[in-house]
Amino acid sequence: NGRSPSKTYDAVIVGAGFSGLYALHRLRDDLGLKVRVLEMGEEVGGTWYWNRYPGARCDSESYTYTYSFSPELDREWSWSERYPEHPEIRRYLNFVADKLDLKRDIEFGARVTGATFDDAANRWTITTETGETFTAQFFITAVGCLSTTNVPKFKGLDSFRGRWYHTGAWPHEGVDFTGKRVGQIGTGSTGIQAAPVIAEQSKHLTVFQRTPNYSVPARNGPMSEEFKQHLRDNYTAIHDKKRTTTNGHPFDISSTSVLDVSPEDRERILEAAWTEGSLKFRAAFSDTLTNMKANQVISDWLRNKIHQVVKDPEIAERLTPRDHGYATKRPPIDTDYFETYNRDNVTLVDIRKEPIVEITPNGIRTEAREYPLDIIVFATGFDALTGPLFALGIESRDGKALRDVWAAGPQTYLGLQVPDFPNLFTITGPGSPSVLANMPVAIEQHVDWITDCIRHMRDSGKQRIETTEAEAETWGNEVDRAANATLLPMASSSWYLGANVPGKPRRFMPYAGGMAHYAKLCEGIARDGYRGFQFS
Ligand code: NA7
Repeated sequence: NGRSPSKTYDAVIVGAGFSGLYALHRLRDDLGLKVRVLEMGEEVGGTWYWNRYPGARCDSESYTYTYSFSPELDREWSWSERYPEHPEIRRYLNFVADKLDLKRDIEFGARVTGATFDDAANRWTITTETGETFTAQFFITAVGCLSTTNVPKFKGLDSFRGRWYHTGAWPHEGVDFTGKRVGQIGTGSTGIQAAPVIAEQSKHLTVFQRTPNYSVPARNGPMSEEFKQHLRDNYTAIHDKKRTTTNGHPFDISSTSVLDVSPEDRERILEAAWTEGSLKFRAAFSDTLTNMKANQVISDWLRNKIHQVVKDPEIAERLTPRDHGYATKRPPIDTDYFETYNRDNVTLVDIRKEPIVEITPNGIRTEAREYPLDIIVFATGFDALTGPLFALGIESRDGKALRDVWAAGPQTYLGLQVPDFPNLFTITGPGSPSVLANMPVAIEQHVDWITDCIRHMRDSGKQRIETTEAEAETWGNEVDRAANATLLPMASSSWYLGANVPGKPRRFMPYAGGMAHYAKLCEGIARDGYRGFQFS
């Protein structure tokens, strides 16, 4: 058929973000495997290669959003701000890739569209969009959790005469908002970061909000020289700390219930957490996410903050979440989000009251009126966790598409393996705690575990590793149990549940039992001869 012959590897990894880069380093440099990384972007970066929308920055603090395996990397890199903006994260990943000489084993512009398993040879054949094929004993997905964009199918989008963009596939040359009327759909973490910046740059911003959201100030700012020195002196301790906590951040969740303190102490503690900013707000009390009453107290406090910041009481109320508790959906942090609604050039449309009917050549028409627009920004999120895996066209050993196998929801063992997909490892897959944790901590743990597992196979002469449906079912029950021990399943529109994508099965996907606890479980499983996995 004129195609070049398959290229043969020990392992093929898809994705050159945080996980793919680290997996390449461990498998190639520590195990000596022949490894190829296939990356559809034109450079390293993963999520941060695509997410270049205005205001895009990480919600984890920069010094915690790093690899921890190399004191040398820590010494030679320094962050400029409390939270890293997208270009700085790309610079960091480029720095790491260059330092470890990773790029020579990465094929850029290579979009994987198919993967089949040869049951007799115990090898995967991976195909790209251009028809190139690669075979490998191990197939490792490092495709991220939030990389398949969700563009809602509004009637008439094709007829729109202006330009439209999804935040997760932002043009690399940027978008000039000067003098433009912009409509933004979506008020998740992304929309909350983008709106203040777009409002400043555009003539007028209209935000179309379906579910109001809580948000806590990020309090971003330059990193002081003293703090940089503190990091250099303490990086080891900070990394060690991250590995012991529920969320992979270097701070503990308070052990005090919000219900056990006096109103004065409660006010003092919450105000201090608000002033300090960051995701740490969640940790101000022990029971933010485990006790309904406690969550209500904290949610009410945050609702009140919205009313304090937003001057027009009617708009403030429109912005106030009433149907879900704080942090049951992924809690955003922001820079001047609620303040943005005090601007004269910003309009908030509640599309629960006036639903979007269609997109017209001139803008967006709701049940109430048409909003003329030059640009529409979809901050409408992602087909999270499963979407990026389905896009790879992976088939089980008996030829079933992963999408069909998971028709009722994803089933994995530890988020790392899927029954009937031997020698396939899914870094940060559904059923892993990654999206509830500081991502690089989860990634390093997953990759280290997979590396040890492959080393174990090589040492013991095994060709194939797989898990069983029974194991996946048991793990699925554990994922459900862990979620139900929290208030997380209560937010009915959350992407954790798949509820943001029409037709997607509703199942709480991340493991909510805590990052450190999960790591211990994985360690124990490996120690017990990889309990729940079968080798042959
Ligand atoms: P999210 O958190 O999924 O937010 C998407 C937003 O878009 C949210 O406000 C949605 O409203 C809204 N949305 C989605 N579909 C529609 C339709 N059809 N009509 C109107 N509004 C819609 O995605 P983000 O990109 O903000 O954040 C993703 C993660 O990235 C974040 O959690 C961090 O982990 C980093 P809804 O709430 O569903 O009513």
